[in-house]
Amino acid sequence: MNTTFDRKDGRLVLAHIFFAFGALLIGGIAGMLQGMVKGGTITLPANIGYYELLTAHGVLMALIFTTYFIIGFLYSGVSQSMGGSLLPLTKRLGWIGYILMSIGTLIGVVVILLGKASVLYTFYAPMKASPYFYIALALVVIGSWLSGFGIFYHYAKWRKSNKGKLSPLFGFMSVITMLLWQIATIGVALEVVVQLIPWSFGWVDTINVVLSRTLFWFFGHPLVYFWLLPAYMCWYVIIPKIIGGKIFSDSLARMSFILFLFFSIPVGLHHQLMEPGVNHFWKYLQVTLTFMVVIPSLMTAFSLFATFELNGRSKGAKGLFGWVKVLPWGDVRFFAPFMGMLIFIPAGAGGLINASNQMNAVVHNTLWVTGHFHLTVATSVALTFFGIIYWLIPVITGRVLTPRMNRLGIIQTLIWCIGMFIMSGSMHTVGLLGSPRRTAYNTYDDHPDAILWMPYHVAMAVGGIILFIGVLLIIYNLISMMRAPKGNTEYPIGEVAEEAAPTPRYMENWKLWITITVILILVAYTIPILDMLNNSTPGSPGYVTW
Ligand code: HAS
Ligand code: CU
Repeated sequence: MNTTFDRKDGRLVLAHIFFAFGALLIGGIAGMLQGMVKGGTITLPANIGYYELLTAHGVLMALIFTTYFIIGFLYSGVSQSMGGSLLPLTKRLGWIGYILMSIGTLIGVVVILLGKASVLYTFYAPMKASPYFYIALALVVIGSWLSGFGIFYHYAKWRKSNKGKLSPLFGFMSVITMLLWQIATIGVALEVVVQLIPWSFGWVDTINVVLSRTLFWFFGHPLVYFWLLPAYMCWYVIIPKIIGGKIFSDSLARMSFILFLFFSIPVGLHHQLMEPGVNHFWKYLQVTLTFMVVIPSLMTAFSLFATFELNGRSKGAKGLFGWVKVLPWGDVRFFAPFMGMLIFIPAGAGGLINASNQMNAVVHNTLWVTGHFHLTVATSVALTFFGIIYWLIPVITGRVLTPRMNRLGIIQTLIWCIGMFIMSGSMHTVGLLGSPRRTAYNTYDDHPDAILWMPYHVAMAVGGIILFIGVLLIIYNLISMMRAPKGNTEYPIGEVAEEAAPTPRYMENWKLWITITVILILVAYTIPILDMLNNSTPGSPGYVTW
């Protein structure tokens, strides 16, 4: 393993990470303000709309922060674990991708701030944004494709020059993550290019709404696994090293990622259970597949417990919970991702509730769902990403984490957990009381139900303010790490436990995995999409609702 990080690769990784955290800061400001508006504590100046802020928040946090961070992180690990530096073409693709994504992001943010695209991060038709918003999205997607191709190219070359060898786990997982992304984004690319852009330019008058939403969720569900898998990479590959233990099983880890590839795409209809225009059977089938995609998460939980337990025993821990005591609680590189894992238990359980048809009827379009994704992506995933920077930045810049920064990191993690407990807890509860998501401050003519919701909305605002302090602290930590003392920090890549069975060769049979993935997609989507094309309701004109 290299002890110094390739400097040129480091620049590409840092560019992605800084862009990501810039998006987090602006998205965080929008988030805090919109929380305060919804809680009724402030009113915005007349020229800024609530939905404008909500769109900026969703796009910058969910789409921009995540995508930039993930590409940066994956590039760093691919460089480190497959040859010690990126191949020239990979690097070039990475930079071109970065530039395209950044142009797209800038155009998108300007259009949103001009008030021409308050369509939220799901940009549901028939709400109609400026065409430049959709073009901006297309640029982001195309840019990310180039970065994905860079990773595939690097991996293919590595395998060619290392014939007969098993690829490093980090590289394998990066390939699955980007493959999932490439296949999933085909849906949203079709929606944007074939439907939204012509319609928003006025070249066609109407849009097939149910088709556009279905194409969106073809992408929108695997999107959440595109966020989750890099966090799982940290949990599987990095955390064992940080706690001084071993990876429980290489083949289990690979198999769980393969199952994510299979089952995370043909399940998008679980976001449309309450929508008309889709036959029950296809909803039923996709819900069944949704429960299949839970299995690799349960495998991950099992594997993590096994890693912790084996680590505990090797350090002399005894009894059922002895392993807990020997974990490095004072080390932020462990503590932040660990809190992410812990919170993923209730977060994932909420997902199972959402996916159950009858219960979906209770929670759909309420703040419960907003609560669900603030636990999953904004806590489990975000805290893991935060935990990563405490070693990644020192590795890249040739510095060391100081005890003071480590302490600030622990404090940042705690602030995040407290803020999220208050905010997401209130969202879940008030959602069950019927409070709708995606709505500004409104007392509905002082209806008693709506009055009942208000204290929860205020609590959400309080949680949001605490989280904003968390955003400021993570940015402070990021910047101060750039000035940390010089020194050598190792890229923490775990080794597989000696007792683990060897990984079978068929694990890298990409033709087989891609074929199964495509078959599952065709089974789940062909007939419902043909139905939408053949029996479509009259299309809808566009609406500017803000
Ligand atoms: Fe979800 C809506 C179903 C996971 C994100 N989800 C959303 C939306 C987002 C989102 C953003 O079926 C809103 C989209 C919008 O704007 O409309 N979700 C699921 C299911 C899962 C799930 C079944 N979601 C996620 C993840 C996300 C995410 C992950 C982001 C990263 N979700 C839904 C459904 C909807 C939905 C419906 C639509 C709702 C509606 O009506 O609109 C599953 O993948 C969850 C499986 C997870 C587990 C947990 C495993 C636990 C682990 C941790 C182990 C811990 C350890 C530490 C080892 C079963 C791996 C322990 C230590 C100790 C000391 C105890
Ligand atoms: Cu989903």
